[in-house]
Amino acid sequence: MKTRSTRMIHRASAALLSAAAAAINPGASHAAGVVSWQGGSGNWDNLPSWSTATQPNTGDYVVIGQNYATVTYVNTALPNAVLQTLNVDATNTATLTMTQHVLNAEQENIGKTLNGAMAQSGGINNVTGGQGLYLGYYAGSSGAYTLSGSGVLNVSFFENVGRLGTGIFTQTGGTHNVSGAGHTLTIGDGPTGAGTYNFSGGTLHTGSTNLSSSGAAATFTQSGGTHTIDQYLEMGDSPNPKGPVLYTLSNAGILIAAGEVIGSTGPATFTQTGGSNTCSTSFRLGNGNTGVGTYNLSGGTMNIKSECLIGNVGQGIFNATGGKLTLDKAMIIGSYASSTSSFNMSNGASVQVQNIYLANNAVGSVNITGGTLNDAGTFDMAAGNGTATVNLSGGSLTSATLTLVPDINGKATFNHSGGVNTVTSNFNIGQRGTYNLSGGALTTANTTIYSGGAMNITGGQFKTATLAFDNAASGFINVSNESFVVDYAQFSTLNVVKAAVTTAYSNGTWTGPGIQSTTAAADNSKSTAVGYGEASKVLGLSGNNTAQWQGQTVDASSVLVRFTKYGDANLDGAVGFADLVKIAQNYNTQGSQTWADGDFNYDNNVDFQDLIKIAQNYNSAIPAEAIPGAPANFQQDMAAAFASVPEPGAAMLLLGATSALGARRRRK
Ligand SMILES: [Ca+2]
Ligand SMILES: [Ca+2]
Ligand SMILES: [Ca+2]
Repeated sequence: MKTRSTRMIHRASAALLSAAAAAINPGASHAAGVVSWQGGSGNWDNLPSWSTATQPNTGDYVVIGQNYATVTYVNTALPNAVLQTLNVDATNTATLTMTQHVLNAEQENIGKTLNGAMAQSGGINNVTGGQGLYLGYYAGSSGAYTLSGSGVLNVSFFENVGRLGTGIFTQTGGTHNVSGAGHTLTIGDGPTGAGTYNFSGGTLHTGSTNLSSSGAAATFTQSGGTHTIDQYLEMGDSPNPKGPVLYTLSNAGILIAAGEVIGSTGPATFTQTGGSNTCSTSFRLGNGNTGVGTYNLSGGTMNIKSECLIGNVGQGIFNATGGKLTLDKAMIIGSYASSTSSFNMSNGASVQVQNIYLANNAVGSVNITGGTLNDAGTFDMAAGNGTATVNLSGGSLTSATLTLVPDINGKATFNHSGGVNTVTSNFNIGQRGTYNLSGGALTTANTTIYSGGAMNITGGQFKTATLAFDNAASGFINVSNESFVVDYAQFSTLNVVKAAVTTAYSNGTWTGPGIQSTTAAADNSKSTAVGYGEASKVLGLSGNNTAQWQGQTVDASSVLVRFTKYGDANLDGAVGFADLVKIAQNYNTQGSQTWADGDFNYDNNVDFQDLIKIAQNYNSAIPAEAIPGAPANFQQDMAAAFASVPEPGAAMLLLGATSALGARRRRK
C-alpha cells in the first residue's frame, strides 16, 4: 500500500531522473519558458498560434488557456520534445484533441484552477515526471480526459482524477498505464475533490488504484475492459468522505488485483453485478479501525486466491445475492473489530470456500436465507473470545467440520430455522455454544457435545451418524417435543443414547445433562418423557429395509430418539396395546433393558414400576385376554397396575392429554 513517505521518495527520484533526461536531450538546448496558445481552434504545429511563435519544446511550460479553444495535436517537427508542464485550463473549457503522434510532458494538468479537457483516440501521451497527470488540480477546477480507439496514455508515478477539484476519466478503449511499483492512479484525492472513472473498454494497468485517498468522493464504474493492479486497490481512506466511495463492476468488465482493501479507514462499497474480479494476495473489507467495507455480489464471478478478511479491525459486510464466489483459502469474518461484521447470502448465490473462521476476536455473523455455501474444510465459530452467530433459514450450507466455540472464551449461536446444514465430518458444540434447530434439516457425521454445549431441537430434522457426550457434566441435547435419529453405520450408539437419556431423566425432572426435554420438564402431569430404541426393534426393520419415521428415512441400523408419553415403547407417540405387548414380553427382566423393551424409568429393569407408567398413560381398552409372550404373573400385575391408576377421571384426563399431543404433532 502507498504511504506519503514513499510518494515523496518517488517524486524526488523522478525529479532527478527527468533532470538527467533533460540534460541529455538535444531539444533541451533551447531557452525554455512559458508558451501560451492564442490561436483559437487549430493545430498544435501552427506556429503563429503560440505566444512564442514557436512550437513548444523541451522544458517549456505550456498553457492552453483560451476560452473555447480546441487544439488538435500534430507534431512531426519535435517528436522527442519533453515539455516541463502542459496545462489545459480555461474559464470556458479548453480542449486538446489527440489522434496521432507522441506527446511527452513531465506534468499535465487538465483543469488546474479552471476547466480543461483532453480527448485522445490515438497517438501516445507520455507523462514522464514525478508529479504526473492531474484532472481537476485545485478546488473548483474540473478536468475531463477521454481515452478511446488506439490511444495510449503512459503515466509514470502519479495520476490523479479529481485532486481537489472534479476529475472525470472516460475510457472506452485504448491503453492506459500507470504501472510500476508504487505508481498510483488516484480517483478522488483531497477533501474537496471528486473523481470519476468510467471504464467500458480497453486496458488499464496500475501499480495501485486508490479511490478516495484523503476524503474525496470517488466513483469507479467498470462495464468492460481489463483493469490490472499490480499491488492494491485501496478504497476509502477517510472516515467522512465528501461523497460515495464506490466501485461498480458489471457486464464484461475484468478486474485483476494483487490486493483489494475496501474500507481502508473510511466507508467504501464495491458492487459487482457481472464481470469477473480476481484477487490474488490479500482481500480485506473494513481494514482499519474506522474502515467500513461493503461488497455486494449479485452477478458475475469473484475469485479470491488468498485469505479473505471480512472485518479486520474495521467493519466488513459481504452481501452475496447472486453470482459465484470462490475462495481458495479461508474466509475470516470479524477478526478484531468492535462492530459486527457479516457475510450474508440469499437465493442465487453460490459460494465455495476452504475454511471459515467466524468471529475470532470480534462480533461476526453469517446469515443465509438462500443459495449454496460449500466449505471444504473447517467452519469455526468463535475461535477466540469473539461472539459468533449463524442464522440459516434457507439454502444450503455444507462444511467438513463445524465447531461451535473451540475456545471457552468465545460464544457461538447457530440458529437454524430452515434450509439444509450438512456436516460431512465432525460437528462439535463446546462450552458457550448453542445450536437451535427449529426448522430445516441438520445432517452430520460425528456429533460431540462437550461440557457446556447445548443443542435445542424445537423443529426440523436432525440426523447424525455418531453421537458422543464428552464430559457430559453440563452438555445437553434438548429435544423439547421433537425427535432425532442416530443413523449409525456399523457400531450402535444405543448405549450412548441410553446413558444420555438416563442422566437427563434425573428422577423425572428432565433437566439433567444428556438428552433432555424442556417440554417434559415443564409437564406438570409428569406423563411425558424421552423414549429411544433401535429402529430394528421399534420399527421391525432388518437388512436394507428402510422406513419413514418422524419425517426422516431410517434404516435398521438407527437409534431413534423421541419425546413421547411414558409407556410408548414403539415410539409412535401413543400408549396402547402394542406397547403393552412389548412390556409383557420382557416383564420381570433384570438388567440391560431399554425403553423399547419396556424400561420406562431408566433403571435397566422391566418390572412393576414400568407397568405402572404404562397403565397411567394407557389410552384404550385393557385387554381381557392373556397377552402372547407374557410371563405367568403379568396378567395379575397388569390388573394391579391399572387398578392403581386413580379413577374415574384420570384416565379421561390422560386420554385428553394424549389427544392434544397427537394434535400438536399433526400440525407439524
Ligand atoms: Ca444406519
Ligand atoms: Ca406406542
Ligand atoms: Ca424400569
